[in-house]
Amino acid sequence: MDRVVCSDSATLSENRAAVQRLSPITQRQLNEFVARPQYDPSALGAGIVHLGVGAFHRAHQAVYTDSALAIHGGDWRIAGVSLRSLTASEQLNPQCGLYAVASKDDQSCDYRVIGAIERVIAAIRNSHEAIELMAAPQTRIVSLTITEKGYCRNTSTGNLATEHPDIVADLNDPQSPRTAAGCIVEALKRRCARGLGGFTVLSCDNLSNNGAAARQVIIEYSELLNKDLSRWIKHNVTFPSTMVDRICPATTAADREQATIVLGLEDHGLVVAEPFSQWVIEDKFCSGRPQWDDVGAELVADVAPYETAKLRLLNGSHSALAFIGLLEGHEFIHQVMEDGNMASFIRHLMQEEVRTTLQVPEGFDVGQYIDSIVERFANSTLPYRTAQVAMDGSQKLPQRLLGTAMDRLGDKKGIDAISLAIAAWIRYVTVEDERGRRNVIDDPLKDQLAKMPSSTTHSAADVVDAVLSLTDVFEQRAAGSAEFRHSLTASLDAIVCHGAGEAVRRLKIRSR
Ligand code: CS2
Repeated sequence: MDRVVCSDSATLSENRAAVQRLSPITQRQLNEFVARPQYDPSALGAGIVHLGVGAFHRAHQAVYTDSALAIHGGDWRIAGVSLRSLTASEQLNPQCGLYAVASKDDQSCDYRVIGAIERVIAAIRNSHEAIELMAAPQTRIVSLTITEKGYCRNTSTGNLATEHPDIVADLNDPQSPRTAAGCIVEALKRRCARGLGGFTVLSCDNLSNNGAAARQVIIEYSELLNKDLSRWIKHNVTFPSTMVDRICPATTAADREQATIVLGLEDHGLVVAEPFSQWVIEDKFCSGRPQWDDVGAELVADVAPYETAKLRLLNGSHSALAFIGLLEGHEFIHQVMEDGNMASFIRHLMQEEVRTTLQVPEGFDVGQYIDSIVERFANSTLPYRTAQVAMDGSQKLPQRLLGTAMDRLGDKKGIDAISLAIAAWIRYVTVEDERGRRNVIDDPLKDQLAKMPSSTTHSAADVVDAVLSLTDVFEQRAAGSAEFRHSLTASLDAIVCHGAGEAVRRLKIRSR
């Protein structure tokens, strides 16, 4: 791909009136150094329906698919479905699915236009069209980036949250579902009735064993509707697990302005990402797949070791940086990394605590992986808001931090760093300002979190006791562990007494 060094010196406002929007017709006006599809997207059909067409999907799976289509062709374009908002359809449909990915670090800034997305159906308006598309013979894969909370499950057990209001609504009216599980099961029911085969459900979310996690909620939901259908799904649908990795913060107005200068066109679907990208996929597709393995994805028999390493090392420390960073008043992850103590802490967390819990695949160099994570977090050309990473903490904690803590305690090893990270979350959701107001929490459990005792007025022990009773987050093993409780209480106490930054400084860290 050609490289271009971004410059914001151009006078965008002077040219604003003349700038057109990216589309198949205007794309020939793209600046010549901008990479674009090396095939005719309109000549290829869609074989994938993807739920959740946000920044991550556009910068990850859609890019791999675009590369595979350029080499092999095939009816493997992606029809997007958004379950929650109209944004993706408004951004992409007027552009016939075209959009650019800007890959940025301090060395380079590359723009590439992607043609893999055919269109986006806003299921929030019309779930029937989306379900019919999933039920159509040409659909062979239904993939998902619906975030942790989109699975509507109890995070600590992985079981379907049968009391979740959206699940209750879908079970009452299964033909007009609003959840991913509801849409998939209704589509599979129609396929079964029409004598068609199943499709592969491909989860691309940051969950442990994401394939099994998707299977669990879909099978449980279908069992509640119809046992025969559930049996049919077990025999006709596969649920491969995947490890997905690419840092893509939310696109900002400044990103869009810069892109307009570079592209020569306005792009409402733009996403920004780091140059790094990794995709490891369990090769278990019941109805074919694009040749993603020819364009950088690794197709393997067992994803679990890659997935656990990525969730615990990268996502675990990302969340730690976010919780501690927020308490320290930092807006962006790279700013937290600029504090030498925090950078040492994160390295220590990964190197000394997480690493001992991992069984990595042969040839996987953990030391190098940790170095690259530290470097990626420090990427200041891609500001990532601490609040964005901290959001939905209750859904992220188990697979990112709690598993490590439980494994370490099981091995009679210390958890000082991991416990400080979890305590930072507890502090963030329970601290009060001088007027008794709490932080605004973006989390599906926000109502339950609001009822937790305040860590400003209650003892650390009381707060930890109350938080550990959240059975949606803390499995029995964690809630019932005296050592875990003790360690969390000591960490929370340190944060309350000294502040999160000072609590980090007081830890005995090897690699300072
Ligand atoms: C982040 C992830 O927002 C978050 O929770 O930790 O989105 C992270 O950037 C990706 O998993 C990186 O692959």
